Amino acid sequence: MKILLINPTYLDSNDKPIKFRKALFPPLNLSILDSLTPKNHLVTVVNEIAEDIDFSIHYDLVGITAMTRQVERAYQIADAFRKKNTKVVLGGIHPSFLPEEAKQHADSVVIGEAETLWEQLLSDCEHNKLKPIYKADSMPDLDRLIIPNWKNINLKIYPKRFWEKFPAMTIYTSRGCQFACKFCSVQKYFGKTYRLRPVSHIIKEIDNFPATSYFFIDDNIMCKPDYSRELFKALAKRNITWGSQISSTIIKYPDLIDLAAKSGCVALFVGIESISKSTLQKYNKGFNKVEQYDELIKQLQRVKITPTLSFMFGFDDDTPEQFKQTLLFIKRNKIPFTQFWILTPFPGTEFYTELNNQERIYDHRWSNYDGIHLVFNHDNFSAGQFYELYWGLQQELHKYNNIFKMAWYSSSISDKRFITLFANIIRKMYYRRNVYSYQAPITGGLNPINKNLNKYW
Ligand code: B12
Ligand code: SF4
Repeated sequence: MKILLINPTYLDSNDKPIKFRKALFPPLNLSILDSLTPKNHLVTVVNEIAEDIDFSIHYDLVGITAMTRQVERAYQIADAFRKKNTKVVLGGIHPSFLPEEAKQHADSVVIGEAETLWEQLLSDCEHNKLKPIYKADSMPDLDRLIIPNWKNINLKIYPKRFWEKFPAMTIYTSRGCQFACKFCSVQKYFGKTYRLRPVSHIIKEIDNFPATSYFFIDDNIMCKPDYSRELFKALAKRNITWGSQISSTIIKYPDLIDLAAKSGCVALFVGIESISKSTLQKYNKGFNKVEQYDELIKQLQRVKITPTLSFMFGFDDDTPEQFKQTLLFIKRNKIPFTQFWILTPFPGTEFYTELNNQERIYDHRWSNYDGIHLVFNHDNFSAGQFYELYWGLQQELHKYNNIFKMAWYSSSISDKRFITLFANIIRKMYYRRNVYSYQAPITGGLNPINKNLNKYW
């Protein structure tokens, strides 16, 4: 069969697809599906964020992945192919949580992880026996060695450092998270288990591809300290640099921070979310200890790992004062890189159920579930007030004097101070352009080509 696998882009407020000059990371899910596909099939992969889909080519099967933000574009693509009698299968986090909705646009919906289902689905498709829903009885065993296939993926559309041949390649060590934050989809999707791949498989995967830079997409790469120690020791023997995501609880294991740095870790995203203890408690994130944040940042910077701290706004107890205090916290700790997301009730989460029951969700347009739209009624703010404070904070941090200060601080931890300073200024200037156009500093694509960059509220 001729199979097309698509990572769809996003829709703008006029329901037109947004195109970017570059996409951020190569799509690991599609490279895994490709690798699982028997070799008698012909696979094409399109990352629509920075590539075009050729609707004039005939395919026997089109597979589309979708996070909530992408799903309305996924439905447009699915509808277009189905009009030409092409079979369409939808998968990924949004179709998995709302299969009945997705089913209206697809011949089949895959619920959850595809490792144990994909080959059967392909065989059913060949015999014209596709089932409406595919759902595995249990979570796949990560002991099975599956090396992603990157051969059908155009790696030129991803940013890379000029001295490297390949972009930062996506890879994973674990699935799931030991925590269950109220607003997060991860535990609801991957279950209460935290599954790990054998370290030897990860090393095989790295040895199998000549990239020198990696992004581990794990939600929390250091959940199991003993495993992490084994992993980092093995990675240290490879000449790579890498980044990933962690929770603040890493502060309990200073040796892990050292080992991570020695193994090539240069950047870590930390889900700080809030500097309010009571908010963290209310949203099941009490394991974040506000009083340890300063120390955590120091520990990471000590070993030259650049932390990016991620915050959320829109919690029930948030007030204008919370925005002010967060700004002071960032300036006091000289945190060079930050992300600010608006709390979003993603389908499947406890937070979604709660807000839905309270009838507080007023915006049901999935394309607005991008982390920069307020989609529910907040008791303490009108939407207008909220956006003023939200963008005001980001714009303040991207004033020229703050850009230079933050870039200077972050370069001070680097061995190549002036190159880092220059690179950080360029990066910050890019973010500045975005936040002054009311866009997230960083999203799935870089440099939008056709987007109307105006205030959207
Ligand atoms: C990497 C990542 C990104 C990357 C995506 C890069 C890329 N090209 O892949 C970037 C940085 C761009 C990103 C951005 C955002 N992300 Co994100 N991201 C992730 C993360 C950490 C890993 C995803 C991943 O690659 N997993 C590895 C692959 C192998 O797993 P998978 O995609 O689930 O695929 C498996 C199955 O789902 C299934 N499957 C998937 N697709 C398909 C398709 C078919 C046809 C089939 C058969 C099967 C199938 O089979 C695969 C193998 O088992 C997840 C968390 C998570 N653990 O999933 C969050 C997550 C997906 N992101 C999330 C969010 C909210 C965002 C943001 C909106 C930011 C925010 N904080 O608000 C932004 C903006 C969105 C955007 N695209 O611009 C949420 C999604 C919630 C939702 N319902 O949509 C998640 C779940 C995080 C969370 N804590 O809740 N993200
Ligand atoms: S720690 Fe992160 S990945 Fe884990 S449940 Fe909380 S938000 Fe989700």
